[in-house]
Amino acid sequence: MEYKNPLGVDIDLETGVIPGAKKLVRRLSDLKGYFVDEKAYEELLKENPVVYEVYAIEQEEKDGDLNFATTVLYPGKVGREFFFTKGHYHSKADRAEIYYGIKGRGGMLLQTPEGKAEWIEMKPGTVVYVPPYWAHRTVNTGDEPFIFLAVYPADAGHDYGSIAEKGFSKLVVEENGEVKLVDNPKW
Ligand code: S6P
Ligand code: ZN
Repeated sequence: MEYKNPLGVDIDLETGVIPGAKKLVRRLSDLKGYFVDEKAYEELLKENPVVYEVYAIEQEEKDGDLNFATTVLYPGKVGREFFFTKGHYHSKADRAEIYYGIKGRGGMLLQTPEGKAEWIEMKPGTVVYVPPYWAHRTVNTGDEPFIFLAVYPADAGHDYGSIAEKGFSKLVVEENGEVKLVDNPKW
């Protein structure tokens, strides 16, 4: 039997960086078609800000193993919609996931394939259980980076397809200085 080596890493709780992790950067240009207000999107695209960064420690896609990753989701809005991650189902749709809030304020938008949506607020210390089959997207509703850890099965994979097409059934927007969930006109 070949055993893998255990590993301990210290997440920088201020920046979200995991030393030695694979870094992925998503700019606004990577999120074309995701925000409802296309005019506001085109306007902000001139600056093309970084929307989020992911620091991932991933294993081979094998049943039973675990990946983990931090996400640093920057504050900002496109029109009334707060900055968010793309959002995905897992390719193996029955794979669950755990999130843990590290810094900043935000929440998770979850959705079943039928479009039933749930919103869970997140702050440092919040643990969110993402059950099998639920799509999940995080949203920064604050004015500083929203940083969290995700732990997920190594064979879960990402299925971005249907979210890229139609989004979630709800949008997370600012209305009179408050965070509101409203129906997505594209759904
Ligand atoms: C992976 C986990 C997170 C996200 C990350 C970026 O299963 O849910 O690490 O990958 O927050 O979001 P997205 O939707 O662009 O993959
Ligand atoms: Zn996931």
